[in-house]
Amino acid sequence: MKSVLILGAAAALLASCSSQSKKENSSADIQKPNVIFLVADDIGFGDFSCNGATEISTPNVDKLASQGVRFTDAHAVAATSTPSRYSLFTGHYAWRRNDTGIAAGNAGMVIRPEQPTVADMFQSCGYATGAVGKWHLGLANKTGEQDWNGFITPGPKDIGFEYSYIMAATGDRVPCCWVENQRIVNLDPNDPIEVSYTTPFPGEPLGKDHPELLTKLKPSVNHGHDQAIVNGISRIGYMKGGKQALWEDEFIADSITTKAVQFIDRHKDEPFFLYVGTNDVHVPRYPHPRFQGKSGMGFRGDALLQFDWTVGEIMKALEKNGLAENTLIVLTSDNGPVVDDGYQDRAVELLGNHRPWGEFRGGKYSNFEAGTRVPLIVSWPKQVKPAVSDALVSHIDLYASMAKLMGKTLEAGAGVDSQDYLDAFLGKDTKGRDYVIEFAGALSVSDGQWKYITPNNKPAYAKLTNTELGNSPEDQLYHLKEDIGEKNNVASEHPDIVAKLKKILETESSK
Ligand code: NG6
Ligand code: CA
Repeated sequence: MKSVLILGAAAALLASCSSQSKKENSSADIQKPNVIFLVADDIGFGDFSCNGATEISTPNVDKLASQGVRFTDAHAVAATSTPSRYSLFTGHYAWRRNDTGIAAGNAGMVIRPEQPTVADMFQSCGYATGAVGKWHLGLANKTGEQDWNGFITPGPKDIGFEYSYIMAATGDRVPCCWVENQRIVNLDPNDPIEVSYTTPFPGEPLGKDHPELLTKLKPSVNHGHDQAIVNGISRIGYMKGGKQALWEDEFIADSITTKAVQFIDRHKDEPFFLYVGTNDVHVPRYPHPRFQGKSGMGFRGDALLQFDWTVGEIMKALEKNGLAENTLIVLTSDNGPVVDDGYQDRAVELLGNHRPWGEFRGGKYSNFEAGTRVPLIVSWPKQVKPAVSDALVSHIDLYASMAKLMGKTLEAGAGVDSQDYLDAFLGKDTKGRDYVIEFAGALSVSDGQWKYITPNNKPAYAKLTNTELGNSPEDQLYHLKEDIGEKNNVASEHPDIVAKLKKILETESSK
């Protein structure tokens, strides 16, 4: 249990965070909560039983939803990880920059040290801050400049995360090792790590030449993922050395969960902000044996159960420390779902009647709704009444809304695209935004009723992942309220609505 004295001190510190806190908060003496952003990877709206899944059960996520606000119209900014997380942390639309696409494992840090983030904001309010799990936002100044065998800088600490335990990019990209406080964990100095995304290392076997070494998973045909082999799985990129530091895929969720729980334990007596990016259910999916075979849906379903377990462990850690009541958890996903994203894990064959995308069209990579309409649950037992909310909300606003919660006004240039929708996130405002902007190679905008997708000449369909990408050379307009599956393009029947939504995008993109 937190001691009253310590809480009092923290509250005093927080109140000094901004002179406006008293005025802005309806009850000035609210003890500022701990905040956890729990960001899943590639989990779709329809993947949780609280969102309607019937073929799989996610009891811990459901419990969180039953004690918080479960959103039905929440959006990530982009349909892939790097731009989605970039926007969530910075409150700046990733599509304003041309260098925020899916980052390689040796990419330079996408969020620059001078750029303010939601973590900086919490830190300036006296919060302990931590990032655990999937990073995928680059490290060091430029591509290839990481000192993998020393101190990797700049890194999370330069953008507000005092503590970090991260994978540099994704499970399917080298280097396949944990980086704690910007140093590789368990690295043997006599076996240094080398990483390249252009040139194989002589003598290191590659997946494409040595299928017999792929003992855990084989890549899907034509999906790449056939370069460096780490622990019986071939990946994207080349690496050499660091044998002792390599992760084993079946322990990734355990490592992330353990480090998240340890962070909570360490900081139980002071306010904290913790970002947890799970690897579940991104590829390669290779859950711990205690989950393997448990969903009947193959490793994708098993990884969903593993994700649910992580959620449960975090909730237990909060309970154990007496923090459950006053911790605000935002549970969401970086982008929509994909079934085959590059490995032969039988996700397609075993999917059965499960619909990871719910009733939405498309999926990860798509301009259609399933690309960016993500699960979102906000739980804060002390302040939030359980509800289901149809408010239109976006990750872009978490930064400004969390600042509002702290009674803090964003400094000039910080989170310029982020607006305060705290009341919507807390379930008090049931309307939310006037519109959300989404990006999946093209810009689209939804006002909750109507959805407009900008014409472009990109492919309409991605065969490898079986994704309808939502690209078309024509204007596309869907009446979401009547046609949630985006089946009927009604642009030609409603030129006025097309013009109105186009104008929003023009105005926003010229800012
Ligand atoms: C794609 C990968 C996919 C996944 C994705 C990033 C191929 C053919 N596909 O390029 O497997 O890694 O990048 O996913 O290489 S994300 O969720 O991290 O954005
Ligand atoms: Ca993702």
